[in-house]
Amino acid sequence: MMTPDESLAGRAVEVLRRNDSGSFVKPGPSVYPFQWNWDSALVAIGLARVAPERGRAEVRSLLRGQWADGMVPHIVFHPQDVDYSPGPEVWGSAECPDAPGIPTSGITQPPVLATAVRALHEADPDRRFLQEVIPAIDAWHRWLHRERSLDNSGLVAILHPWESADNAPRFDAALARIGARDALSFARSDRRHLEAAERPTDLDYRRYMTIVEGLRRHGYRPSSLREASFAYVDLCFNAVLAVAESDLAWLFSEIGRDGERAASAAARLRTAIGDRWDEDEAAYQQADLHGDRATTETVADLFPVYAGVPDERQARRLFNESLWSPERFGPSVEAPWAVTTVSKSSRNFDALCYWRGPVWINVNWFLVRGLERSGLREEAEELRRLTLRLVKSSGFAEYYHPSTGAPLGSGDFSWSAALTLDLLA
Ligand code: 2M8
Repeated sequence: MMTPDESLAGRAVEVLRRNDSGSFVKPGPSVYPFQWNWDSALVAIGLARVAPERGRAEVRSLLRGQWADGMVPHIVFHPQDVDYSPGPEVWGSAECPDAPGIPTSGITQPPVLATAVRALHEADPDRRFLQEVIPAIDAWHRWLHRERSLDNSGLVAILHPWESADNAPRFDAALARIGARDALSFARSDRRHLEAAERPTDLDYRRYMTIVEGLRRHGYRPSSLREASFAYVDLCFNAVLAVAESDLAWLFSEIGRDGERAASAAARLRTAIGDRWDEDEAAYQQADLHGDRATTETVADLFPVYAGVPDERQARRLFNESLWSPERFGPSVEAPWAVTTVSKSSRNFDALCYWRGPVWINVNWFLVRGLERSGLREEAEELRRLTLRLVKSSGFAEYYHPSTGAPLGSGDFSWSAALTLDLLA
């Protein structure tokens, strides 16, 4: 699809080309061989810069997994002979009347898709494509409000850690209440590829499976909070949805249609997220629907900046006292690579383990875009430059050690390559 060259952009393009299965781009060459929801959307944002037609194919491919009720699932298991567990048999989506013909998981992921479609349209306008995909994205957003408004906060809840940054310590207390099944019915494929210290524990996986089994008993559509053993108002997910609703309203206007539902949903979400500002922490409060409302010292506490929620005073405090603070998420002498996914002053900080401390390119990309949106242009530029330095020196890894910058997790990771293309543009 593109010509390889030795520049950073050229190397990023080459990673995407190698991970291209033909119909979708795998998140990582061996560890993640199926199609993941927010990975595909972030990949499409990068493809918008270099190959918009391929980006549109990526969106179409993800939407092949959409359920009749509107949900776009977190994994689409395109038929292929690959090494990944838990695979389609664990989900049994064929038992569910709304599931599509292709096997999928029964849960969703942060809805970046509308933002990706906007990026594609801005790069290479295609009204027919918009007419095709806007109704599908609108149905997904409506589904999120209908099925996942589980409290009176105005925000939506996730029902499994896999619907966001799964291994993040903000989910620990909620997970600790879940009975762990005795053993897993499958051998973990991640263990065949990665160091155990960089991945969730077996106990975490046994709890993840307990939640899946509980959801499967209810056809993945629990009728009340009581039927969902895990329910969490995650601010990463809600900030992504707020931006996606604004982008969907914009897309509607591009095809001369009324985007009022999406525009007012975006405004409502922003107000509800804004209510969670914590003056003492210079961050926002998450909520475990079976537990507490609390700040969690994970980077999701800062995600409202992505949706432009903080006013100027709050945005400056969030940047100076949290995001860029050397003791918390920002660069320090001992750990010059930022932004960490967990505050360095938290007892849960772990420089090696997935979502529990390392730096992620997608997180930095969300924060760069958020700082720009909040009017902190110089700060956004500083983070953009640091992020590009990291990929230049350590390659397109899944995540990175905050002290050494060493690549961790999967190598040749698609969203790291794709978002590099967007940050370079
Ligand atoms: C990770 O999640 C999968 C399970 O869905 C896994 O650990 O096997 C997460 O980082 C998730 O956010 C991401 O979408 C997925 C693929 O990159 O990997």
